[in-house]
Amino acid sequence: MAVKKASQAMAEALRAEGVRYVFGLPGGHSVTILYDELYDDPQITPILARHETAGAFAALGYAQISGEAGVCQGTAGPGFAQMILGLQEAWFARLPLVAIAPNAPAAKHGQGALQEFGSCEAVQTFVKWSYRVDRPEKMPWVMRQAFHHALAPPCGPVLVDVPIDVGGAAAEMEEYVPSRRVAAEADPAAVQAAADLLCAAERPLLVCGRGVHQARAWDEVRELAELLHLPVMHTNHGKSALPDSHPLCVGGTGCNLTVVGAPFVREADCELWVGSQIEEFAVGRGWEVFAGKRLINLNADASQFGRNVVPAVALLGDAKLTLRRLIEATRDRAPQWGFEQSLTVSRIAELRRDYAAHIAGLQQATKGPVHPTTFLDALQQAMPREAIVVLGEGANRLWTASHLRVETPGHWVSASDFGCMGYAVAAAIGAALAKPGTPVVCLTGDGSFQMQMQEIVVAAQYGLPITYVVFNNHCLGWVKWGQQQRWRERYCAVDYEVNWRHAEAARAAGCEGLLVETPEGCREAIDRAFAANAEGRPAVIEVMIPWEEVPVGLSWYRGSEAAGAMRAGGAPLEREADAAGGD
Ligand SMILES: Cc1ncc(C[n+]2csc(CCOP(=O)(O)OP(=O)(O)O)c2C)c(N)n1
Ligand SMILES: [Mg+2]
Repeated sequence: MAVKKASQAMAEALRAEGVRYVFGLPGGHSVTILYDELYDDPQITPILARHETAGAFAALGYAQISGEAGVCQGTAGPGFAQMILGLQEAWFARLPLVAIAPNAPAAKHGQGALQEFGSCEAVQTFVKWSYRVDRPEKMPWVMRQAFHHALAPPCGPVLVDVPIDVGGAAAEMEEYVPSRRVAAEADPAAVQAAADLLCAAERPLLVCGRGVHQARAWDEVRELAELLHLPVMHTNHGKSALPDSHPLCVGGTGCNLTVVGAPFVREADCELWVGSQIEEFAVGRGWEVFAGKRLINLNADASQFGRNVVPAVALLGDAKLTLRRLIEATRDRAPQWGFEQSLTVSRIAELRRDYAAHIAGLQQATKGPVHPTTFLDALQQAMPREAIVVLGEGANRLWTASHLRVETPGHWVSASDFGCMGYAVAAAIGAALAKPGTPVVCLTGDGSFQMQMQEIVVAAQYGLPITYVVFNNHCLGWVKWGQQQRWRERYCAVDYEVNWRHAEAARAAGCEGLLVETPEGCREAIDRAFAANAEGRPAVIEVMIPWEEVPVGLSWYRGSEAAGAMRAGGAPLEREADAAGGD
């Protein structure tokens, strides 16, 4: 026991939990409860965001790549209020986020003290845990609880609210004991049942969600797939669970579905889903796609099993530990020949050739200036295999998610299905800090970029090797697609008649700014961007794309009949989308 200020105890707790960065922007209250302690902290660097929402998003990008909790801070009142979107993103994504918010002095609550805010009350429906620190000596307990709740499966956001009169007060404090990581293995009987189903299936399919990344279960996914010759798909969040060029990878689900994956979805009689919440975007409209199939659902969150689809077998546990058990339980019944010789692999190779021909046709037929996949092909050639790819929002993201290959497991960052525009721009900063020296490529639409583009100056300030790719179609393409297909081309409030010149704006922020208006210009711009990154300067490549072109996966996804058609064994249908659809 020693006498210290609560602020000091908070900084000690952050250090003990291995925190390297606090993302955010301080106000006067913040200095009292934390920032003065960070002035000469040997371990923790405060990253100065230009907007608190971006600070929270950056903390989530950090969490996604590091597997640790992200820590963000926004000052009392408006500062914290601007972080709220980050908590909601973390809630949807089940990502560990510790949000710290100072508050007006407890002694004056209810009396209109400057920037007083009912922070805990405001976020009740989308945090795992929140606490207003009511006594200074409670700080070590509060911080341990915060990290425990954020990181115990299912992960999620927590809030520590610190009135400044409590944060600045001293008391006798216990020595900080760090939180414990917990991971459980599924019930052996359930593992056996899952193994029996998988081995009896004629056309099994493995689908990976974000939980594979959270559990670092990449080796196990690969081993199980290769052992049982399983075609492997990923949800939008699980991309890179198996490297995209692995012979068994058949691409994305939902609107990221391509001609490679479609037959496997259609024909599968047993699906093993790992670490996915099996939500709308992961599946396509209508969970009826599971009718007639046996679902094995492996998740660390028991509430998932009764949510959208009731599985034939529920495996409650950590993905890494449980997949290891599943490998052991199926090994004796696995095919005797290697997966490279399997029919599945030769079929995938053939489908990949069909896909390449399909894309070449689109690239040739485009009215330009640059088809998104033309740029992505040039990027693929230049991009190192270990690059971290950060996916933005909008129509363009379907091209990136379905076409760009991510080859290093876990080097993938995407927003949750809450899907806040601008998330990627800030998340890229946290991702870059989580793996120093690893190149980061963030691909986003022009509308989404504008929502957080102020943060590129943060990337410049910290010398981060990030290349931002802004797919510019001068509009909110995703919404415009909907207006085209569902609303008879009544385009309303979707066109940027005046738009930023993003490449120029980038230069004003201390970044390399490059404009691509022709297919031939792609490679040179990419090389120049990477050269700038190598010198510690971020880059922005503005690529002019047409807005009209829609990947086939979206047509299938939007056509609610498609699910039925695919299940019945027919080709997925293109049809007018249902008018009630949102996004
Ligand atoms: C904060 C927020 N507002 C609105 C939306 C709805 N929305 C989803 S995508 C999109 C358009 C994105 O435009 P852009 O980033 O330019 O990408 P594009 O669709 O043009 O490729 C909109 C408005 C959202 N997801 N998030
Ligand atoms: Mg756009």
